[in-house]
Amino acid sequence: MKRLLYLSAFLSLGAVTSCDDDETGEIIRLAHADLEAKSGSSLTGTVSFSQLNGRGVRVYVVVSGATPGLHAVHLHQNGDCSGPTAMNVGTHWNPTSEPHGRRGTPPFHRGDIGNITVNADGTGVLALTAEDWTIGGADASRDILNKAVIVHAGADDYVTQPSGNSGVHVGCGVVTDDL
Ligand SMILES: [Cu+2]
Ligand SMILES: [Zn+2]
Repeated sequence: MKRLLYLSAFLSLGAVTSCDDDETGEIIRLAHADLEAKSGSSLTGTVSFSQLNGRGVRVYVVVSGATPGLHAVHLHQNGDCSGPTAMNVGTHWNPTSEPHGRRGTPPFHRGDIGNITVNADGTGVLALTAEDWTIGGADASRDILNKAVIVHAGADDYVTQPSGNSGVHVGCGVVTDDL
């Protein structure tokens, strides 16, 4: 039932972004992360991942209860959201040993996602396709399973090392296989 809910969330969001090319691609695997509030925040949310056949992973980040404005979103290396500030997640997932940066403009960490815009009502949506990711698979340097999705208190400046000067962790969730 849970999987069905995520799938329907994905499909309804897909309808909103109907100009995107993922509608012509075959989805071969799904994963998700449920975001829990950290560092005293009220943030909740769900991150949905869809493995496209040979074309990377489509990701939708949906949050509510967040403070308005820009919030950095990254995959951190350890899928461990324990503790009030989720410090066990470690640094940004970086199997290619590159500097922190802006996705799409190399160099950047494999875990760099970008900034989500949160509206005045506390909700926000971020959608993108990461061609360098897989859900599972033989190449561990591309596999997003068991990484931690972190939403930060502030915006990613895409420049400051090693994490974009984006502040504390206000949301955390572990990427979990839907198989
Ligand atoms: Cu981060
Ligand atoms: Zn980074």
